Amino acid sequence: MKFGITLSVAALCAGMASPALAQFQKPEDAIKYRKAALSVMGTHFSRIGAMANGRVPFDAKVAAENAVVVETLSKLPFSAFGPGTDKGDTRALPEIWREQAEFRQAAEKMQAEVSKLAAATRTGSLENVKATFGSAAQSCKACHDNYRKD
Ligand code: ASC
Repeated sequence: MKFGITLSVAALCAGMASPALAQFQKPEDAIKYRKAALSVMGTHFSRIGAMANGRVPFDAKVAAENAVVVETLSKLPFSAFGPGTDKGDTRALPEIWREQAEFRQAAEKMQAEVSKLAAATRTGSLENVKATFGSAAQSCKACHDNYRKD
């Protein structure tokens, strides 16, 4: 009985932890998911940007908290660009599916730059944050320029 409960709890936790990795039920679920992840990532990235650009006072703790969110979310969207998710409520360009290796590489570049930014926030130094923010922003923009409509 106790073992059964343990197994059920384990199954429940696995179910909660895995949606990012699991297949999506419908293409529109994947589209909604990747847009949500990118939107929340952008929100938290912009909060670091506001500090890097001097629009709001630098708070090392807040910067680091935002960077953890950005770094975590940077890993999520790309499982949601599977086959059949090129049509619908999306600005994703067909190049994503035509140039999958290049798209993957651009995603990995962004993830690497975001990790560098996150590491910089953990030093507590605004100079370090400034030194890494620009490349991270450029890696976001590169994908928008190449793979997003408008
Ligand atoms: C942001 C945000 C992005 C990037 C990009 C950088 O704050 O939401 O998508 O920066 O605009 O050029």
